[in-house]
Amino acid sequence: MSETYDFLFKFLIIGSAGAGKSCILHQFIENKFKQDSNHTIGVEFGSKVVNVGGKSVKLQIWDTAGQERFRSVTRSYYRGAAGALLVYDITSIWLKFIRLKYRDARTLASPNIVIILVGNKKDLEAEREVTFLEASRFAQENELMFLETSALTGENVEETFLKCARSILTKIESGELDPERMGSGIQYGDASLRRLNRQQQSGKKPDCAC
Ligand SMILES: Nc1nc2c(ncn2[C@@H]2O[C@H](COP(=O)(O)OP(=O)(O)O)[C@@H](O)[C@H]2O)c(=O)[nH]1
Ligand SMILES: [Mg+2]
Repeated sequence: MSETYDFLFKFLIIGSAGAGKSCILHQFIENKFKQDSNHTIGVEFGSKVVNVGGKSVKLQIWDTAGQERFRSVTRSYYRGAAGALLVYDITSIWLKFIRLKYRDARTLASPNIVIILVGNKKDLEAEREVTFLEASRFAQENELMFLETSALTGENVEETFLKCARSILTKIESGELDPERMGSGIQYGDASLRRLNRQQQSGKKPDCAC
């Protein structure tokens, strides 16, 4: 059976090496912790359909998978992304590196990209180096959303993707984001196309809720 969805959003996972990016992707897609984390270089990929505010949204997620070690994540990786998870490890010193990654994302990605700062390994409270407060301050200064997660326990992993998707959807609905603009990282799915067609055939305006 083919999947039907209203929108497709392209997401990226960026951040420091070893922060748990691959594990977050795996936990989100498979609902379990990835034990054998190998460091194969190349982009890993996953997709999942989620329900956001009554709309079904297919998230197509790309993981840098090792490229971040060489600081060579390229413009083409960032191209056409609607959302990004900027991941750091709460048990290691982070700020300089995250600032660099954040700058890369801001210069290489679409200006409309929605970024969520993600402090992973929340389960390792005893080894914490980055306080919730300093990270939320950084998020606030840069107008990022922010959550702490654990790819190990699964805490907040799905919520992170949903929060980012919800923000994109709100921007589409308010007109701030245009899905039809080149490189928006957003596509209409079959479900919205069918709805649009029906509305056009019956002569109603596409945004008419009657
Ligand atoms: N305790 C704990 N360990 C984690 C968590 N997420 C990832 N790890 C571990 O951190 C290491 C790096 O994870 P990985 O996903 O490969 O990081 P990546 O380089 O950012 O893709 C691995 O040994 C994982 O088992 C987490 O939430 N909690
Ligand atoms: Mg990885």
